[in-house]
Amino acid sequence: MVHSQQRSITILMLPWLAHGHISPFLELAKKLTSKRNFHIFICSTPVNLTSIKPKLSPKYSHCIEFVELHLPHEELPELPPHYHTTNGLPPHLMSSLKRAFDMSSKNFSTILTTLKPDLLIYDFLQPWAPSLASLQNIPSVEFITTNSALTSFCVHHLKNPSAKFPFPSIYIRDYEAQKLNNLLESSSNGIKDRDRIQQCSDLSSDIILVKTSREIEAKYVDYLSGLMGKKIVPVGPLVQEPMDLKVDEETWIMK
Ligand SMILES: *[C@@H]1O[C@H](CO)[C@@H](O)[C@H](O)[C@H]1NC(C)=O
Ligand SMILES: CC(=O)N[C@H]1CO[C@H](CO)[C@@H](O)[C@@H]1O
Repeated sequence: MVHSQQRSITILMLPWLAHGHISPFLELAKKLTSKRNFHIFICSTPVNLTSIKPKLSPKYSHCIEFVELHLPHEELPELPPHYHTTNGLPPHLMSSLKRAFDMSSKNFSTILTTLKPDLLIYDFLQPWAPSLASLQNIPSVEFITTNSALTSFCVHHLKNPSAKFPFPSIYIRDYEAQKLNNLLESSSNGIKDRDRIQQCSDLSSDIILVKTSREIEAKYVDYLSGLMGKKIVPVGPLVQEPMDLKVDEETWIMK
């Protein structure tokens, strides 16, 4: 029998292990599958998936699936499986979680090999994910789950620490700048967060998806695009009700 039906495009998503990241990835998955013939796999740790699975309406069960990513536990006894999430994680274990996430890259590579997705959509702290995808000739795109005002402010601070942010309505005080700096300079597994962030945006193929809309944040979107040297594609605010896709938001996937 000849298959006349179009094969669906398979997308693998790897959000950072935090509720504020997994939720927008899931909302993006819903939005994409409601408009097109996509099959989406969302990859995360079992502790996160257990609580997210029951929240997905059965109408998505044919097009959104979950894939478990196992983090090492013997090597990191301080991080039992219920701590494989930022939710309820004692702050002093945050760098262990990032390290465990990095260490799971081999397991993630196996998932890539098994699923052979057409596209990987990944988050801002795991440059190994797009690198592994690229080794298997799988294109990948970063999805930034914070708004463009905040993201452009941070990236500006990373790239031009001595220059003033061009939009004076957004500013932080000196002690806050110090805090932001400490965050960006903090390192886990020998890699500073600022380098993780930079590498993740550098490795994104041509475009970067951002959880925002031009209607709300056009000037920050444009500024961020210049800072990162990539086209920014706003995917909408992704509030938990499905919203209409705008043509502009859809074009990236049709290229
Ligand atoms: C890879 O996954 C297995 C379970 O499938 C787990 O036992 C192991 O600790 C994981 N390894 C790493 C390095 O994350
Ligand atoms: C235990 C735990 O942290 N569960 C969280 C994992 O992520 C989902 C989705 O973001 C949350 O709803 C859970 O609370």
